[in-house]
Amino acid sequence: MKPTNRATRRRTDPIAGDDVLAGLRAPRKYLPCKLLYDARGAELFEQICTLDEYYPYRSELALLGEHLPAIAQAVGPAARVIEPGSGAGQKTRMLLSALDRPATYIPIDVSAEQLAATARDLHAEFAGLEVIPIAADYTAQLALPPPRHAGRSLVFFPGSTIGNFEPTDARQFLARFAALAGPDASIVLGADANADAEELLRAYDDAQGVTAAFDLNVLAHLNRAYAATFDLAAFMHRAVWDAARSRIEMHLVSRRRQIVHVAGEPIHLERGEPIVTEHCYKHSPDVLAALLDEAGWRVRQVFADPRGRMRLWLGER
Ligand code: AVJ
Repeated sequence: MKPTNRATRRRTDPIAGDDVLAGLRAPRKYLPCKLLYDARGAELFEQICTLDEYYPYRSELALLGEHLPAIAQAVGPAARVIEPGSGAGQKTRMLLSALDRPATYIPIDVSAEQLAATARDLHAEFAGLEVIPIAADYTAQLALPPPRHAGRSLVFFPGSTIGNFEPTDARQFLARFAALAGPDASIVLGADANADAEELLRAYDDAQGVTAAFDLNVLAHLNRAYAATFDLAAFMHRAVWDAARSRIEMHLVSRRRQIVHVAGEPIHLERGEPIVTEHCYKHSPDVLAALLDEAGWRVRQVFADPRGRMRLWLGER
């Protein structure tokens, strides 16, 4: 089974206990990666984006800075921007500033606090912009309010977050948002295709230990939200590059044989046994183009960074 985004039926909380237990009962233990993004996790991820080693964020900002005028031209006026996993909003601000009088912005995020803050700020910053925040798990089935303006819909999915889905789920996700966004929609997708193991291991296990703290924080989240008894000091962070599958994996490795209780259930861990907390696929451009095509998106333009790692994909239905 897999530590990635997986479509779940809508439940009371974004992440139900049995999803967590299903992962911890699995032969190869894993946790749904959205558990990484509680309030503390979202803060730590913002710190990761400032690190020298974590090039995806900076590379994508530079690509947006350079190519947003062409993208805005292609999308046209009065756009309806739909953003799964809205996060802190710096890239969103760049997009909304570049677009010609965008009409509506629909951020979708599990981190309700961050979502509310981003929505409030963007509403204040962009006069005339209708902001409709949706606090939900964007990997789950969801409905969007009908468009109220004539402009084109634009799905904005930067950050190489598409890499956190298993390929099959990535295709389904892209197809679902194609359907949600409508027949005349466009998409701007950010994806990393790096295959340099050394660079990737540095980017996912930085010298200051911020990524390690981001990863370990998932155990604090489980202790708080699922009455778990994880001792964070009994685990260590590890990044692994699986070249055959073109993916980086984040692992929390048990430092000793131990039993942890989660929602009242005992979970046995051996010394050296990993819990996989995230997969980050680094699809080659061909694979990514095929994913988009199979999901109903025609690639219109691709903008690559000078090192050929991060790319912005502009597509339309
Ligand atoms: C923004 C979710 C795509 O996978 O690169 C950063 C998350 N994980 N460092 C990524 C992440 C470890 C990031 N995503």
